[in-house]
Amino acid sequence: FGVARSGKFPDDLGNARQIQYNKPGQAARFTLIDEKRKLRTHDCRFGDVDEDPGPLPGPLMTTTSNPVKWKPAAVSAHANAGVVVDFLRNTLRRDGVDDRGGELVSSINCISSSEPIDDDPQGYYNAFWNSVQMAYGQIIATVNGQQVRRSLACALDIVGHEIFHGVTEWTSDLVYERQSGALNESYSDIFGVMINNLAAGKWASPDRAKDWQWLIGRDVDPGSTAFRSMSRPKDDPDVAPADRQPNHFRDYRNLRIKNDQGGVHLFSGIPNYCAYLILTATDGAKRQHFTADEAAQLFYITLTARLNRSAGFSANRDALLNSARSLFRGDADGGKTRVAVIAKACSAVGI
Ligand code: ASN
Ligand code: ZN
Repeated sequence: FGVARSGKFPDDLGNARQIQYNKPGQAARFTLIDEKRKLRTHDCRFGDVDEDPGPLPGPLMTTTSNPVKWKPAAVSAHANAGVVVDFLRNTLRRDGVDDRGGELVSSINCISSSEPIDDDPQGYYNAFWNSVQMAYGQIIATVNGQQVRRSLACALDIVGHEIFHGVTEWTSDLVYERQSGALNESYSDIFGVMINNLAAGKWASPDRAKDWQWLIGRDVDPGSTAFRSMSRPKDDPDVAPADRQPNHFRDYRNLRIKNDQGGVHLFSGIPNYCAYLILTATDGAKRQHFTADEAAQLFYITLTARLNRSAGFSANRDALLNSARSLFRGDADGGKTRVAVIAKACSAVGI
């Protein structure tokens, strides 16, 4: 309880963000809780998430400063989680990650001793969902020639990606290995990218998906590469060669589980590129076949209602086609054209 407050504060990208926080008692002390969206943001204080017991969530972000001030990384995590929760509610009619209105907890300032960064003991170039909450690391980025510390929570696509691991876990619960794991990864990328482009105003023109930002994590470090590319998984110059991914099933391999759970962050390139082809497909008049809402529904219904936890790529194709048959059966042609667009995209990646 307490009193809800609202204010505008700079985030880790330097953008002013409207966020909700809370005044729990009589004292001039404030906590980073958004009562309306059920969000809490905590400080991991550079605790090592690989330790047992681990440092998560760490203490709730609190301030007594006057005027009120929040750490920019905390503003990023809090504001971006709010954008994702609003998308879940407004576009997908989902009440939070669990669809039961449960709280969503984020922790910034995490480190991991298993993924150290040279010369940066407080650096951790990753973020994750641990089945309960979000955790974000940070790096030293190069911005206009200056070195600045940036939380991965500054990137809305990363925040969307991690929160969708929660949505997946509460719904189809795709097993995080091999093909089902690559699909789990891909749905997180698809929704992270959709939410990022929606917030950037790029969903206003339904025939402009080619202009979307298809890179994952592009905003974290303008002086470096992005994590992945959905439009050019195999050869995007903005992705480091070591992070590039196959875009066709001919390159799928049954890898050992110890190798990234059987390549979940490698083979997600195949369904990611398929989704890119679906979202950017245009008709004879150069109009996209799917509006933003239709695309969101197509992937959401498939993820949450048409896949079982061990689904692979071909089960995902069948599920997408069945979702489309049901969503678009009211089309003049009974959905034939749009179902065929999806089938063509699947064929193009060998599925
Ligand atoms: N950033 C990674 C992900 O969410 C962390 C992981 O490997 N689980 O996919
Ligand atoms: Zn992921």
